[in-house]
Amino acid sequence: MLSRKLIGTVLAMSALSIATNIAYAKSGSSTETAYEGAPSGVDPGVAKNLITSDGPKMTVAEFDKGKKIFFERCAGCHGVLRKGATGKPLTTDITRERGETYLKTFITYGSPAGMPNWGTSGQLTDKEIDIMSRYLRHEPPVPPEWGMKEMKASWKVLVPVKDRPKKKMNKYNIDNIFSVTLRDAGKIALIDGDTKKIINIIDTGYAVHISRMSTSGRYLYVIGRDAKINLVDLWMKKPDNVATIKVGLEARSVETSKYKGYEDKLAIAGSYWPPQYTIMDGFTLEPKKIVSTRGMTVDTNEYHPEPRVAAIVASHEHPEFIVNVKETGKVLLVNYEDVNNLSVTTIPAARYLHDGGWDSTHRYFLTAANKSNKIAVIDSKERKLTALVDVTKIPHPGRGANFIHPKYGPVWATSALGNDNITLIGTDPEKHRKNAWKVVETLHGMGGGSLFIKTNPKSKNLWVDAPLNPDTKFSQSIAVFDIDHLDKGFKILPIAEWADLGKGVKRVVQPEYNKAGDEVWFSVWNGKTEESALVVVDDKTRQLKKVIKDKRLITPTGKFNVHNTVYDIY
Ligand code: DHE
Repeated sequence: MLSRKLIGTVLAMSALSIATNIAYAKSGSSTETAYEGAPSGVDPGVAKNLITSDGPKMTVAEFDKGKKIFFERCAGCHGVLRKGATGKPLTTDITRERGETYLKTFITYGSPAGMPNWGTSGQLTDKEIDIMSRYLRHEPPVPPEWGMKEMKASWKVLVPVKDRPKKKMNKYNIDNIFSVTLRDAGKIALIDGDTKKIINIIDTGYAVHISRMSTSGRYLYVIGRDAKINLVDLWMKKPDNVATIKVGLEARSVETSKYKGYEDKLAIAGSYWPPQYTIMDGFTLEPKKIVSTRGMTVDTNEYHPEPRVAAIVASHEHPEFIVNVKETGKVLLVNYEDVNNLSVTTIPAARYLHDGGWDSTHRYFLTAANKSNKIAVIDSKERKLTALVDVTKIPHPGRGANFIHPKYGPVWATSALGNDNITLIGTDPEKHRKNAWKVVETLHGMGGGSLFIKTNPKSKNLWVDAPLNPDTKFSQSIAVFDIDHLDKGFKILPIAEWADLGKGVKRVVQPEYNKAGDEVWFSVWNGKTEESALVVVDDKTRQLKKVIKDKRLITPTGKFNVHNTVYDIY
């Protein structure tokens, strides 16, 4: 039973939550929760029910319903095992103590910390909230593990290496091909950057996420949220899949070996579930080694059963992959010289590591610890943490943007989900020592809800999106700064309007340059049944150059230019 005092506190907090949720929607915090709380790739059906007599009464049907809702709406923030990530832990020691009224109130009204108001927003019914309040007081169902046996069973080499082309069999300028994520179609579009024509639409994993390139520029690796990897050979007459594998039940990252002597040879994928990374043969995706990331957190030294693998980059200084482990807040330098006797350097950073990219010299990896509001700087040469730089609410750099600041020298920039700040961090410890690893300037963009920022060594423009901003004036546009005159502020280009689409959310997301660095491509990301487009802007004039429309371009989001992805240019 809840004490009167506790009920009083809960109700007072609920009233506060309603007011604050409105304020947070305006400031972008609940959009951030919606972003991180996307459906898990794990099929709830595969996780065994754990209805125990210690929890409240539930039928199997109710438990199944609760499990489905949890995996679709809650696991992204709270973790599949409810140990907590960007959302609070919801283990039974906590939920049973909080009890029914407390849980129902929080699910209904949300919280100022970013929990959505599932009830008052109409997204969950009273019946569903009642089920969730009981479901959360039973032990979390654990999805199955995914080891070598399951991986090998899922692994398919569609075109063996010996049957692949010995030379390039097409006339495409491969360096300027774009791999475009068609998120809700579970496909990618390969687009010829020169002609802007679609080369092929290729089936990939569910809610496909990112693409990365092998060092030679021949092989493209695509990962879906369902942890399916597709290997595409760009030398084929019509580039297509040559191998696939499933490295788990849910994943976000894939990368390839880039160190001299190891070009194209290995690939790595990080999984959300099970929490592990897998090293594979780069030409066939044959799994070679699986390593669990379960372990102790960086700060409290507490065991975490579900530390998800976020961004991975390939070191240019050593034969190593640099692996962000989200919930433990550690960066792993995985040396692949001897895959059987793997040596791993563990660098303590901060929770919860998410995305990041290189500085312009490709020695320092700058990565966002998004709930600590820090950028961790990893020296890939010396294999150590160089700095933890304090930034403002929820940095989200994608891979970030590198340019020469007229006053402070080389900087790396990130925008943010939680506010309009664009933070510039000095990256040159040799010639600009006093600026290195310090915030040298904070610019202000269109608003919060920004996910990606981009420039190019050949450009004077810095592009900043805001696809999750609640105001469509911003979410459907792009802000562009002149790097030589940052003090003059930004101009807004109405990218979605230029695309001239029908109705829909039309979020403008992720700028990406072509190989020459004279065009910037934007996705206009609409609903699954609505028309989307890609908009190409001339970098010099900032004028519209081309709108690419095709009924097959369903929900385009990320775009990965071959040359820029091979050479880590951003
Ligand atoms: Fe992403 C990169 C995880 C939602 C588009 N996203 C990444 C990376 C991670 C990640 C770990 C870094 C990969 C790397 O570099 O190795 N993304 C997640 C999530 O966990 C999250 C928050 C929620 C989810 O359930 O997936 C999430 N991401 C999204 C989206 O909703 C976006 C905007 C649209 C989409 O396609 O799903 C989106 N994420 C992207 C893109 C990149 C990315 C375009 C690569 C950016 C780059 O320039 O490299």
